[in-house]
Amino acid sequence: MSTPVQNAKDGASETLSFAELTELLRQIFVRHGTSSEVAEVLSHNCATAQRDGAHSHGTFRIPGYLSTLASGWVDGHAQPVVEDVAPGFVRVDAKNGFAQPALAAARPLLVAKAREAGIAILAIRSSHHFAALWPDVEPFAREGLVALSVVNSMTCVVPHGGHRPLFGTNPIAFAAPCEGSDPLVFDMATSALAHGDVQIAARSGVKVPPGTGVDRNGQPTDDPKAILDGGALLPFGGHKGSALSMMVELLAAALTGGNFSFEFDWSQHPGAKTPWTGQLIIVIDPSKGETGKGFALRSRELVEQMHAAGQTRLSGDRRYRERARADKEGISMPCEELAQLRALAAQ
Ligand code: NDP
Ligand code: PYC
Repeated sequence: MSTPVQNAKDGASETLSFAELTELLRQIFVRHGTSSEVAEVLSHNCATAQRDGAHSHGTFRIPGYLSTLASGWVDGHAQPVVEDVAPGFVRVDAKNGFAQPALAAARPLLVAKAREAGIAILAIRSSHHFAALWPDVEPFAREGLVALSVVNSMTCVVPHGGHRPLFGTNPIAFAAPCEGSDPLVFDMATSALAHGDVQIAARSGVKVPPGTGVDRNGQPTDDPKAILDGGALLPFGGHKGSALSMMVELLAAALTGGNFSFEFDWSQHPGAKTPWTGQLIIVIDPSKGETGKGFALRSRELVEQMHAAGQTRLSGDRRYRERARADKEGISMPCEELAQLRALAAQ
């Protein structure tokens, strides 16, 4: 049962369990144009992000999902078609549906191939990915596998040295098992800031760090609204982030048969927000490479040395901390947002 409380700083909030939030989101997706199978996958993904404090890809995304479904841009009932193309290669045509149900459909075959061959690739095409990427890779590491995924998004990033946007925000996520702890996971946009975080900054009236983006005249700006209103983002780390973003375009689109970030045209679908692109996932069975202690123990040794070198906060730590807190105390949500979500579920 959820519990209303008064939060002195942010106004009234209410606490839900993970199961309650997932169920609420599932009802919203079903009411707004997805099959029950798709709703199951997307609601779990979205609640997972909210639970872990990944707010740019939690319930913040619901209006974008719904306006996209209403626009007819994405097929909420798509049935992905899985193809077994080679000993280490699985392909999925998401059929203009969401990427996560395509991954779910192909996952058993992908894992079986990775365990058999030592490595397997999943190439998803004609898919819409509107979420955080780490939920796609972390579960593999919990099964003792190493996973790397890339997805391209929508044109909003100027390549290094360029004068107009071309790349998407193109994240890279990696997960590896680690003895005695949660998996080691990182997930990062190759843009200086994720597009979702620019939207959140604009909504909250806060500036973005120098080097995040440019305005419509190509001039550097710290105003998130200027970046969103005809401006563009920059890659992180100059030419290095730009090269990684190029790699993501090649792996997620050229290799899968999906669209590059600049290739789709959603102008005839007002309200469409989800990029219609592709996603690549590489899964490795590290036991095939072991010569001694085993991969997870070697991960532990590396982590201990990182701690000894002074790195106290590893990637993933913040999320795991938020997750532990939510598991204990529930997921705290502003009452106003929850009322909106409940209204959407009832519509
Ligand atoms: P962040 O810059 O917030 O974080 C990137 C990674 O660095 C995370 O693994 C984070 O761990 C880690 N990290 C952050 N701060 C530190 C620190 N001080 N020391 C050590 N590690 C740290 O993420 P982004 O803004 O780049 O991306 C946000 C999300 O947006 C991602 O989930 C991404 O998948 C999503 N996204 C999705 C797109 C799509 O097309 N679907 C497109 C672009 C982005 P931790 O998680 O613990 O904070
Ligand atoms: O935050 O950059 C982003 C993003 C793009 C698509 C989904 N999220």
